[in-house]
Amino acid sequence: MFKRLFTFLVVVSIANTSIAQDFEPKDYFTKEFHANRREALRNSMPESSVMAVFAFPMRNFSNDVDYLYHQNPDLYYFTGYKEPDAVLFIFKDAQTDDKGNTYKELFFVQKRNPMQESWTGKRLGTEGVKEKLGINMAFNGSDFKDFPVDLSKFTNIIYSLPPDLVMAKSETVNLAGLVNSFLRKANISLDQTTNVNTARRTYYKLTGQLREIKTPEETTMLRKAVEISCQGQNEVMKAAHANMSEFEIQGLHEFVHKKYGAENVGYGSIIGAGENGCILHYVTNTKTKVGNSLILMDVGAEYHGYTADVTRTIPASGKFTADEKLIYQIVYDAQEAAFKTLKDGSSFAAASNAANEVISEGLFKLGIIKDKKDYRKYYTHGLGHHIGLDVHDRAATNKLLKNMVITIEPGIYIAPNSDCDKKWWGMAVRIEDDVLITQDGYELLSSFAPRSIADVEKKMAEKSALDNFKLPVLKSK
Ligand SMILES: [Mn+2]
Repeated sequence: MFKRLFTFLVVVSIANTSIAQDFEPKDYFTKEFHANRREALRNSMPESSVMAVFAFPMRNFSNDVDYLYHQNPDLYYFTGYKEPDAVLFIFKDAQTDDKGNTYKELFFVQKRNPMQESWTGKRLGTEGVKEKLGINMAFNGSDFKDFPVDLSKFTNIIYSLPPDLVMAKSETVNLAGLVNSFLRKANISLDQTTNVNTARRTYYKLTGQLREIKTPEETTMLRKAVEISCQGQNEVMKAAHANMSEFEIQGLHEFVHKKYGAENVGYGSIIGAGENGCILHYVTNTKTKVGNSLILMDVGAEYHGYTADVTRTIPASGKFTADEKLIYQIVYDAQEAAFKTLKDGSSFAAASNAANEVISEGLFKLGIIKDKKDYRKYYTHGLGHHIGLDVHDRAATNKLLKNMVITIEPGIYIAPNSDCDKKWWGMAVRIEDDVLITQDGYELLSSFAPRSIADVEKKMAEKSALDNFKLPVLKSK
């Protein structure tokens, strides 16, 4: 990492560099996809309305280093733009500017800056946005402050302010500046919390209605993210052994994701060996040896913005013990029971009831609970959720409809010192799969990684390329 102190030494402009063959991914969404999403939104907007979609803020990691930037999924959905400091306006009706031109959207984006770009990466700028993203009414963020548009005249101003935004005192072109100019042009005071909350509810409703039903293009993207995640699970199943660390297993998953071109993970990877699996969002992954316990691995590749969410629980030794099999089979059967309820028009409630019954009955039969109602002691979370651009994707209805993509993820977690025979203590099993709801049922998108006891053990018996991968012992203490 170079220090910015040396910025003055670098007088290289990468702004106009043209490369014959760029080897960049060719399977991003088309500009038509995003235009179509904006049009679908416009059709669902109320009369006399404008919607503002802000970029997410950058977040600081340390000193002059920021976290890897992640765009607001809504802005990505409507534009394909991946840079910070931007705001998109979508108007219900065509607007006319003072020259008599009409427009239905305005997009204010990061200004080109060759010096900055030589440090932090290429920017599309207004020309790039017009050419690559097909949004013709693109302007520099610095133009928004004095841009002749009166947002206060609309009956419905729909927006959700960026999360965790640090508002700068001075008027600038960064995100805080765009928010300030927006509030002024729309005549909104943040003290009117009822109005702010109403605007956000409408924003979530409209974006949720669109995003909960996946287009064919989105399903293609999700299929890829899910298959990649499954291949990560498969490689770990082949390579796993008792001396591996949780970190190492995380690294193997994420290496496989990147090998297939997935840019990121959709959430912090959860690798919980033994009792660590009982911590639902365990992401520290610090255990240096997984030992001969179960390893719960909840890991999702993010491919071009779309994230999978797949969990497999495997025995580090390659073979489940008799007791582990008993717990695992209950979770598996609960998942199967939930799957059977799925089809267009079904509900999470029906799927949950089916899974709950299997878990309750199973724990009761093993004597882990004395009263069937107590199954919630060992299964403390919901059955599933939508996935998409967010791992917990936004939805507007409780119904499960054709072309929704959801997870089904029952689990049993028996923490040490639980009120049951101690032979069960420290056992945690979750099986999580991603399914596409179809007219008459569902399609299991995550069928690429084994789920049943026999299939997991079979996969684990396969050879791994890592069996012969040896790094030198470190010289440092
Ligand atoms: Mn999940």
